[in-house]
Amino acid sequence: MPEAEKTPYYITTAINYPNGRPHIGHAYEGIAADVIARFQRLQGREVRFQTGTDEHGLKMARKAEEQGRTARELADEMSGYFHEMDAKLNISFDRFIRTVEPDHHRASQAIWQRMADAGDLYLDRYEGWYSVRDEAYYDESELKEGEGGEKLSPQDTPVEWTVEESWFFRLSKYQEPLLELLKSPGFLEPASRRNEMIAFVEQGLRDLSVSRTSFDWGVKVPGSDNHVMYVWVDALTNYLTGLGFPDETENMAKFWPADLHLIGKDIVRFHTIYWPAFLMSAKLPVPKKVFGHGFLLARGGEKMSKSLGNVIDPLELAETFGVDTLRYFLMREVAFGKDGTYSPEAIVERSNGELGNAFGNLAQRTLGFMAKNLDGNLPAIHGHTDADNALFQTLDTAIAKDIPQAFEQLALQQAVELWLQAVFACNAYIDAAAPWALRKTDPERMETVLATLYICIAQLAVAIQPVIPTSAGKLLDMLGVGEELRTYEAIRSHWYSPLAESDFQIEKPTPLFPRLELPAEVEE
Ligand code: ME8
Repeated sequence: MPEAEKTPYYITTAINYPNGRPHIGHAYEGIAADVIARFQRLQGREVRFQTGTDEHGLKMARKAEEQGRTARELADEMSGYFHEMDAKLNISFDRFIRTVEPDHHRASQAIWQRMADAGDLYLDRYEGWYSVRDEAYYDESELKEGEGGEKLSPQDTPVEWTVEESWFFRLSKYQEPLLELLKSPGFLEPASRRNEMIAFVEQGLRDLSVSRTSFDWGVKVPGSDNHVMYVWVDALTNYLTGLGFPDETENMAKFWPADLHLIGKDIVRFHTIYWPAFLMSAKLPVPKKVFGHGFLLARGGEKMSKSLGNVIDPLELAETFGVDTLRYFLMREVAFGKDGTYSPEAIVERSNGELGNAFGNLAQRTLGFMAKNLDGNLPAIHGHTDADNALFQTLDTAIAKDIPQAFEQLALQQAVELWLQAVFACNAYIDAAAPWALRKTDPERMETVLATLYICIAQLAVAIQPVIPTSAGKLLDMLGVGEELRTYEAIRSHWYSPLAESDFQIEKPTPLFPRLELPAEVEE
């Protein structure tokens, strides 16, 4: 990446409701964001990555009540599981924010004050429908009828009639600038989500109720002690809190506006309508991009829910199949932006076939042969053939151009596919060049073939680091590729000869991706 483009990069995930333990959908979002963050770091950008938990609101208050404990106790326990999940899945966040933290209350009150100073807040009475599960207000016209005749939100959650005194935000005032923003290329992706939001704004925006008086689990409204902020006002503000807002910090100057809010498709309205409107009111720049990824569905395409008993614990999956395997599977299996399904069979198949047979074996065979037959020395190059140069060309295009471009465009599945194509090209080369057969007949050619493979395997390992950082790192250690070479740029240059001439010795490789079997309970 040219120096001029190496600007700081701020990426965030949604902050999760800790009203229960994390599920695979939460893990999916965290992993995808981590892949992007790691990719941007490899491109030489200074990255800030924030995730965390969204702990206020009626949903948390009700869940705690059901369990006979305080909302804070529930939040403390459950937020811990989210933190643990992130750590186990190797999610490289810079800050894990909890909305109960004092700096977050301060930031939320500051943005509120700015909206008040802009004349955008007024006191009135709210009468309308509210879904506690979605923490969202709905217009009568948006509701559906359930099987028993009850009213349901567009997301199929129950709604309740709510009447209370409330502060309102003049959302209607921002109709035109919001339309302009939604129509601007690149702000909301994938583009398929754009039309729905544009239609919602075009049909006319109503002012938004932004405080509640019927419970007190939230951030206090400045000057209105009996009101707490509507949970989405404080939740969205987390993206600023983490940078030190309202202080004019170095991080604010460097990282705001955010480069990417990565969120799921169900909360696009909050991020592309409410959030930019709050920011416009507070006279702050709006985020550069919001990406609404798809949902991960359980086997058979069912929505995960506690009542169906098909909620998947990501840590159990990571335990059973391995962290990198799970990360690889999720990025490989689901077209980023679309819904996808998970099944243990598919994980096992992808892991054994792609990570194990295609990539792992390539490294294993090559390094194992070198350790055994060359006494661990790196072979010399005795002039490359057309076949070698063709392979270098394929790898170079993948690593210098196609794969980074796909990551940059958030085509994460495509990036992995391109990588896999490059792995296949190496496998085709090894089959055709058959270095083992050359040992007796043409040892010099054998050396050149092995050196060619060595260079390509190192490039493949570097390229896939964002997705499988631990395994790629282990392989690069085995290959003796130093930290300074582990970027898309550095691994292209002539690093092989100095390494071959150094004291570095290849040792018998340890398997990177042990063969997986389906767990017994799945086979039944
Ligand atoms: O919405 N597959 O929290 P949340 C993929 N606190 N992604 C999924 C998913 C699934 N099955 N289920 C949920 C909230 N998600 C708010 C966010 S941000 C200021 C506040 C995604 O715990 C979901 O779309 O319900 C969202 O991006 C994230 O997980 C957290 O969902």
